Amino acid sequence: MTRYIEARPYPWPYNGDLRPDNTALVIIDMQTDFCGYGGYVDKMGYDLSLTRAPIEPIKRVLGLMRELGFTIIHTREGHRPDLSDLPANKRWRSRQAGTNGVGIGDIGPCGRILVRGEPGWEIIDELAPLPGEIIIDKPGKGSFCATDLELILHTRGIANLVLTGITTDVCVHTTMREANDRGFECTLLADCCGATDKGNHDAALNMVLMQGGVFGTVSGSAALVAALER
Ligand code: C5J
Repeated sequence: MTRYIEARPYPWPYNGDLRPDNTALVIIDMQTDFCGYGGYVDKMGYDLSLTRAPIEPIKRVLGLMRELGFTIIHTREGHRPDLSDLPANKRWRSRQAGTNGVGIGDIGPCGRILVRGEPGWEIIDELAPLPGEIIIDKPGKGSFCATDLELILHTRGIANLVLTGITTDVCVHTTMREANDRGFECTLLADCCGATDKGNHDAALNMVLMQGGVFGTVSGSAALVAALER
């Protein structure tokens, strides 16, 4: 039996082979530092409603995919407390970002910014992982760089990735590109992602659509739910 989700520029996945045992939901960096009050993105002065917008749509998709037995993967961007995995240029740039010189590794209202174990680094309560769900801790923007994600996906026989989370143009897009180059079939759920800038969110979606779906497809939570409930 084939099963497709309505998506652009083609029904996803390309081969109609969509099953709970070959498809994973990936929820990227839904951490207080990116979408919580007092977190890093909030302190940089961005409109928090943009990175909070995907919370409810992700909740719906997560609830259904959990119920149906799909693999659920959460990621967290963050660094070791001794900052030995924080490149100097990443730290320097973060300190330029309208935060009065306070950047990654420094103390903010939610603890040390993007440091593992700190309150701001935690996944928000609304989307907290359940025991047994996979959590990938990553020091970079992409979820494959310096992590065991690829090994886990191959070990589980995962071919298809449903990508959600924040931010669309940075960590979600980097992960989609990394996954695509490794042969994974990806769809990005537009309403389950958000960026610090609406124009960048829209542009990131548009980039996926080029060349017949150069990185995969763009879909949405309603289309995914409709396909899985069929
Ligand atoms: C950023 C992310 N934007 N999770 N991180 O620095 O997209």
